[in-house]
Amino acid sequence: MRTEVAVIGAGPAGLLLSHLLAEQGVESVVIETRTQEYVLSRIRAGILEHSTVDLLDSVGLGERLRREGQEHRGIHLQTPGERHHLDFVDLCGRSVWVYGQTEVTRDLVDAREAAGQQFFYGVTETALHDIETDSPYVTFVDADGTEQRVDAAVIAGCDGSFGPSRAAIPDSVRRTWERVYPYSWLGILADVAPSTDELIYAWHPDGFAMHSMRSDTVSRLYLQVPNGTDVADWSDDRVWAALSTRLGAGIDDWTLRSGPITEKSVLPMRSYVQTPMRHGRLFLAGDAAHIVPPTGAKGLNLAVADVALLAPALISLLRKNDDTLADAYSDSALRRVWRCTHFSWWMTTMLHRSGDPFDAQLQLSQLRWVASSTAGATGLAENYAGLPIGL
Ligand code: RFL
Ligand code: PHB
Repeated sequence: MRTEVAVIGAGPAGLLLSHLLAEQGVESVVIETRTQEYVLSRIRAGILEHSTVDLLDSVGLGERLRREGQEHRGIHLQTPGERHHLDFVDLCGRSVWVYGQTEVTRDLVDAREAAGQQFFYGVTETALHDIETDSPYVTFVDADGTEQRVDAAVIAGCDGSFGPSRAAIPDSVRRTWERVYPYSWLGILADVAPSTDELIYAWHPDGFAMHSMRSDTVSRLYLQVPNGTDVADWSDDRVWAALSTRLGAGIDDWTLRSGPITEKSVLPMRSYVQTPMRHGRLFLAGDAAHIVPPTGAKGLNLAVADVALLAPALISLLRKNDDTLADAYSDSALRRVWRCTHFSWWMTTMLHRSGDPFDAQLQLSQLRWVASSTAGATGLAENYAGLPIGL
């Protein structure tokens, strides 16, 4: 089989890339190791930056988002006894949207299916070949057990942190940076109305806690837990008690509503960047090239920002034989990647207990400054609500 772009991975990066390419008449094949049901049911990110929403809108994917998503002006930043609202719209003129990654994926899959996109789901043994030539190809075994080969002009590695694309860049060329944090998040999804209008990020002596949401009836909450935590040790009652302690500490007239927990999992936290994001005819986008801890809500938005640069670069390369944007892709994308990597690290290290009392005093001082100074608050707002695409 031959196509123009072989897209490995049907996460947000791969799906959106195939959509943007198709808008300009560039053909692609999407190759995914999971089943479509699995892809559509994964619970992950929840916050969309302003520029992500604008981009989805501009390619006809904003309709349900505008109807069912919730626009938030900012977040609450909390230390025991003090809950400060940071109003991003006042501070930097941009809002964010609560709309789950699950919903973004659903909208993308529906749009791609309606347009007749070719997908292979449930594949195994994905392998990349000849990426340093003008005729790269991908091989895999399809869901029926048949060996397949897709020849393409370009391969887009959108296969997340466990896919084969990042390792296809030779060791002699690639460089990696990594930070593993000494804590994880225990996340729950619960059938209960949120107890807050906008997200709460809370510092607490027992560890960080966050209150997010998916809708008027579904809440998403997180607790800092030690690495290696077994969810089996966290009964529903224990989770609600810890959330209530950390999120309610010293806050008068506020109680956390609890309800049936429908999902509970532990998420390790790390920062990771691999460069370059392009080698020969292989281009990496999203988690395939970089991972951020979720504290800044950047992972999904960064995947979208990569693709917003990559799609025009590939269109120009394939339609006009102009490689200027393709040559610039890695450096351009990495500017934003490092900004978001720094912001995510900063939010993470400011809000999580490290166990060191000196760190705790610095964190509290920093949080007081961010909450009380317009300069401090604006820095957080600009980064959280998202810098314009291309910056
Ligand atoms: P994805 O979504 O991981 O998609 C990659 C796709 O590639 C497929 N794949 C393969 N396909 C073919 N052959 C192979 N050999 C393959 N190996 C893998 C995978 O099955 C998958 O479908 O990456 P993408 O598209 O770059 O999108 C990135 C985002 O998904 C990610 O950054 C965020 O979800 C990160 N993240 C969060 N980000 C936030 O901003 N806020 C959050 O609250 C948040 N929570 C999370 C998260 C990531 C999580 N993961 C990865 C475990 C919670 C979780 C649990
Ligand atoms: C979520 O709703 O899952 C969420 C929101 C903000 C974050 C991380 C996760 O920083």
